[in-house]
Amino acid sequence: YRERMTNVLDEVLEVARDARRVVVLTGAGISAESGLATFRDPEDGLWNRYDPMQLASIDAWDEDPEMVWAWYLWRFERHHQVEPNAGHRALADWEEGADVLVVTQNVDDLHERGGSSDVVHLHGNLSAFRCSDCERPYTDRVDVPHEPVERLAPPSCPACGGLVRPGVVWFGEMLPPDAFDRAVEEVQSADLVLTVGTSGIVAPASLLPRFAGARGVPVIEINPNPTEHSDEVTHVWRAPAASALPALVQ
Ligand code: BJW
Repeated sequence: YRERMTNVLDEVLEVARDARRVVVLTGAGISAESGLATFRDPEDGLWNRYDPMQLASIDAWDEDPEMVWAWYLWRFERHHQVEPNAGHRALADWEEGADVLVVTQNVDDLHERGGSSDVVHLHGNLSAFRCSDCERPYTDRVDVPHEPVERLAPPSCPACGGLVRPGVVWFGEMLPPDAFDRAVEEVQSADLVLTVGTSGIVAPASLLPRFAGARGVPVIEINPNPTEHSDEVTHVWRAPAASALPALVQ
């Protein structure tokens, strides 16, 4: 078994070294070692009684915008408290030797802060606040409470009075079409696709590795746990992102 694993690793390292055009699909797991909770392993605290999958939906917002706003502001605050990790930085370093496009489902800015220059956000950016009615960007300062709270009134849009919402894509909403179209195009024409720290449960992002595979593009999964992608990728590397990615890129 050990020998087989070594061979797999050698192969993975070789594929990665030879690739000129790389697309890396990332999910919450790449930010886990920075201290941000993933969706399906929530951290302790005020919000651990709630299911993120329920909170991250247009239905939750329609029903209880104050609760959804409080959750997002708490996460907004967490984003400012954490730093990119060695996994994010390795992807930026890779740009020295290859064209690297990061396609992330994450709504944090850790890839950008880690130095990646080309990042597509399939599920938006938490801090790109906008009006939920007229869609205008909301650029006023957003007040974050010092203590986490369970409910908080969202600000009103100065133009139309509508409720201000986070700039994310909720269940039941369309992905930004430009972002998804570009991701589809790039995974199909890449030399290598990596999927890192995503459970592969959420569509349509979950289709991207399959699109790559259908064109014969090798796909490497980096994840300590099995995922929905595990059976359809060409290589699996069961390791945390912050140790696997630096080893892959060095
Ligand atoms: C590590 C690690 C370490 C840990 N290193 N790894 C029925 C069937 C099929 C589809 C549907 C259906 N009903 C509805 C749908 C469509 C729906 C969908 O996919 N639902 C599924 C749940 C079934 N999709 C949508 O609604 C999308 N829109 C759409 O389809 O539009 C068309 C349409 C319109 C109208 C009606 C119907 C269709 C939109 C999806 C938007 C998803 N939004 C969220 C929230 C974003 C904002 C926010 O952050 O709050 O995006 S949900 C949440 O899941 C978030 C994430 O980006 C996304 C993916 O999660 P991710 O990143 O994979 O995280 P986890 O937690 O799942 O996994 C973490 C992984 O990391 C694990 O594997 C760990 O092992 C690993 N890990 N530590 C590496 N150190």
